[in-house]
Amino acid sequence: TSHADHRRVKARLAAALDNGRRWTYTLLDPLDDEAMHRQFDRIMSPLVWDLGHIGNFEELWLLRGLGDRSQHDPDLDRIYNPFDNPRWTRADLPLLRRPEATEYAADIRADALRLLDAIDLDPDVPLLADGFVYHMVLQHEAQHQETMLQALDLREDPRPGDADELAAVDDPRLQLYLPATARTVRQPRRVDDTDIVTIAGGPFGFGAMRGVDVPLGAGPAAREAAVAAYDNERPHHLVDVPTFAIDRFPATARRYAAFVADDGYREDRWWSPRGIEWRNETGHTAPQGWVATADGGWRIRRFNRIDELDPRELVEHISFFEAEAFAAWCGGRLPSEQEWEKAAAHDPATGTSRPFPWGDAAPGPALANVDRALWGPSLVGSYPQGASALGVEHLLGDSYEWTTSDFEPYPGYTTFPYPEYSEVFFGGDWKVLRGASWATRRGVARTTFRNWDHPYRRQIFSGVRVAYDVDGVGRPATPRRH
Ligand code: AVJ
Ligand code: FE
Repeated sequence: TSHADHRRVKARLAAALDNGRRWTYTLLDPLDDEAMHRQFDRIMSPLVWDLGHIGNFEELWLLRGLGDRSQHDPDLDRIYNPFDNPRWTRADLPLLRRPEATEYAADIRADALRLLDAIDLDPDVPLLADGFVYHMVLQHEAQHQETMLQALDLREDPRPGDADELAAVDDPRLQLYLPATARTVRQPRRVDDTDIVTIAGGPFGFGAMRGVDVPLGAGPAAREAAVAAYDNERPHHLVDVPTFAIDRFPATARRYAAFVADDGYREDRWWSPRGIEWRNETGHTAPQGWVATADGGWRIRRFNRIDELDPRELVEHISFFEAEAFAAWCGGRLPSEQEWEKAAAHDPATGTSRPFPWGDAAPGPALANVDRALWGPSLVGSYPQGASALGVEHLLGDSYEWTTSDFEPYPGYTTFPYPEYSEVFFGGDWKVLRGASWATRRGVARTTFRNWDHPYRRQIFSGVRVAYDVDGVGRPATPRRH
C-alpha cells in the first residue's frame, strides 16, 4: 500500500542520514582540536567551519524550510553563510569551537529525525516529493566531506620549513592522517592504457530524468538518482552528439609522466594562453603531490604521507589548464560534457540513458572506486564490471574529469529549490567536471552529476580523459598516441 511505501521511504532516508553523519565523524574523529581549527591552506576552510555549516544548512532546510522552527540564532546564519564569508576569512570568524559545533549539528539532527518521522512526504509538495529535500541535505553533507578531504590532502606536517624531514618516507610523523590500511589496491587485469573507443553520432537522452519517469523495475538506486539530481542536471532532453572518440581510461601516471618527461610543461604549443599564464605564475611542473626522485622517477604525497607512484595509477589533482595541455600533447582534446555523458550513460541497444555506467545498480566495490574505498585513485583496468554500455571504464570514481564545457544551465532550466546552489555560478569562470572521485559518496555519484571549479584549481580530486575528433570513416585523427 502507499502508506507502507511511505514508511519505507522514510526509513531509508533516516538510515541514510545516520550513515552520512557517521561518515562525517570517521573523517573528523582522528583529528585533534588543533587540526580541526587550523586552516591547512588559504583556499580551504578550517574543518570546524564545515561542521558548523553542515549543521546550519540542515537547520535551514530540514527544520526552518519545512516550517517547523521560528527561533534560531542569526549569528550562526551569518557565520556559516559561504557567500558572506570567503574561505580565506573563515578561520577569523567567531566560529563555534569543536564541542559546540558537534553538539549543534547533533541537536539539529535529532530534531530533523523527529520531524521526518512525523511529516507527510506529500507528493504534491516539490520539496517533499520522494523525500527530495532529504536527499539534498544528504548530498550537501557528503559534498562537504569531499571538501574536507581536499583540505586534509593539503595538510603538511611537519609544517613547511621542516621540509627536509620529508625525505624519510617511513617516518611515522608523516602518517598522521591516512589510515595505514587504506592503500591496498585491487590488482587489475593488464590493459592498454592508450585504448580508444569511437562513439557513433546520433541523439542521446542528456540530463536527469524526473523520478516519476524512471521505469518501474529500474530499482531503488536508479529512482533515487533521478530524485536526488540537482536543478542544474535538468531537464532531461535529447542532444545530437556527432561521432567522436574517447579514451577507454582516464590518464594514468605513466602517460602523464611521459608528458612531463617530454617537456610538456615547457612547450607552449600544448597550452592555451590562459594556461601559459597560470603555469608561469604558479611555477607548477607536475600534478599536486608529485615528488621527483633523484633517479628521475616520481613518488606521491597525499594526506601527509609519501608513497611510491604506481605508473598504472590514475592521475588526480590537475587543473583544467594541465588537463587541456595533456590532451593536446596526446593529439586530442577534452570532451564536452555532452560527449562525456553519452560515453557514460548511452545504451545503444535500448536508446535509453543509464543512471550509472554499468546500469541501474548502486555503486559497489566491484563497480567503482567511490566511498573512500582506496583513499586515492585505483590502478587502470581495476573495474571491468563498471564499464559503460559503450565500453568506457572508470567513469564514476577515482577522479572527476575536466570537460571543455562552461558551467551553464540546460535549455529549460528552472531554479529549484534555491539559486545559490547552481544559478549564481552560471556565466562565471567555472569549468564543468564530470564523474565522481574516490572521495565521492554513493548518493552523489551518477552519470548526470555536474561538478564545477575554477580552471586554475587543482585541490579537487580531478583528472583527465582525452577525447578526439574523428576522420571521415570514424577513426581518431590522432597524430600521436601516448
Ligand atoms: C558543487 C562542489 C561546486 O563545494 O562549492 C556545497 C557543493 N554547494 N555547499 C561547492 C556545495 C553548497 C559545491 N560544488
Ligand atoms: Fe555548503
